[in-house]
Amino acid sequence: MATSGGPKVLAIVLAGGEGKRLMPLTADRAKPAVPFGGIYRLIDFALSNLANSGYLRMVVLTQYKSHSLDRHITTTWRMSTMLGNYVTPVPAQQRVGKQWFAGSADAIYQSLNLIHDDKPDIVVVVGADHVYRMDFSDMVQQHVETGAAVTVAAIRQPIGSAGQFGVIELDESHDRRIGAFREKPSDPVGLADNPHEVLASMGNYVFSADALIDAVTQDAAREDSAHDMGGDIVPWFVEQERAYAYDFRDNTIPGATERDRGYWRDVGTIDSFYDAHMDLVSIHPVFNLYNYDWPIMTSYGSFPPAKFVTGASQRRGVALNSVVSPGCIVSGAVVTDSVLSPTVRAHSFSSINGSVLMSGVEIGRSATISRAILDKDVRVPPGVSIGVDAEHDRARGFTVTESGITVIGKGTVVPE
Ligand code: ADQ
Repeated sequence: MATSGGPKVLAIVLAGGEGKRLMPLTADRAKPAVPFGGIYRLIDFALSNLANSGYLRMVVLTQYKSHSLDRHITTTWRMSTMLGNYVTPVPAQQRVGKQWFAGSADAIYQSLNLIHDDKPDIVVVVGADHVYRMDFSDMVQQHVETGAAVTVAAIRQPIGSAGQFGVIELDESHDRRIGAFREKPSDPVGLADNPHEVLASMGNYVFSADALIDAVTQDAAREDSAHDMGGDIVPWFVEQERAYAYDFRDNTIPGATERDRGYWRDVGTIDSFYDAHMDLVSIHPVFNLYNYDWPIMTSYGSFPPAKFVTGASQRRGVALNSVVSPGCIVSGAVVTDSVLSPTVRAHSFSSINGSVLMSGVEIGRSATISRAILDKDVRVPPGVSIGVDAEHDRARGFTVTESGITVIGKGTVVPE
């Protein structure tokens, strides 16, 4: 945790991502507003990590389809008695020109007035679409000790995923300094001690405030720039030998278990989003939501407790290896390896296996749901199967991923 008397820190949360690869979950909400883990939204992980690190002054830069995101921030974070009025959502302001933000660096450039008003020593810039726990104060401490202009959080990832990340090569002659940084390279080079891995940027940065202001201002004037943090700003500092890497393995979180220490997932695709949910449901979860020493905070309204009842059929309503939110009623249905958001209803003889059901989903009698993601308010009539026959699912207009996960968009009433 940050101690008083340290540098003055302002956090900027980049929450403008479109999340095209998460369609249809991002059809009418920004990626950081996508529900996760039953009761959370993706942005809750970044905001909770900042709050738990002691950094309570946060601005959230929003852009696309930000209505539900703004509402969530306002109800959960801004009005929260714990945090007072610290978390402010800031929509694209078009202060500088008529265009919306071009890229993440442009988003910061257009919001420089916030930094000028706040006068921080350090600006922590984080993405809003990852699932993890991280104490940013440890990274800030390293940043101050090395005298870097920017420090980039780094984690080892399989070389096959290098095309999704900024890839860091350390400068061998200088401890922790970044020698090269390439955004989403198509020809990555493996690490010396493990050719199957690269060192990836986590999209979280610590900047000295003056350096950040200078960099985004100069970048804004460059016509050959995409105005992107990973593609343009970090490489600019690397060239000047002022960029350092922070090894995520050095981060320690109170209450972390042996299994979930170092957990970090980019949930940018349907398959990775699904897999991260499955990480929550096993008996000894790969990611432990029950760590009260580093809570992930959210709010989701007032609902009665979840209830499991014997249906009219006299069949027991049960859930095993599952996460079930308040307001759910499992009546004569069997739920296994699944995550249920508030107010899901599952009726007699239905079975739900390996699935993610968002708020208000209703599963009719004798319906079967397998390896599927059902967005808010989807209604499945009695006797219908989802996720059992991929071709049939596609024919009904549902998205089916390469690994066979069926996704049904918000509010869909599945035909009988
Ligand atoms: P990407 O996630 O592909 O890679 P980007 O699409 O810029 O990069 O998104 C980064 C963050 O900024 C996300 O949280 C997104 O929501 C937000 N964002 C994007 N454009 C924005 C805008 N105009 N306004 C406000 N917010 C915006 C990045 C880095 C890589 C790194 C990966 C880690 O560029 O180097 O490896 O994150 O996942």
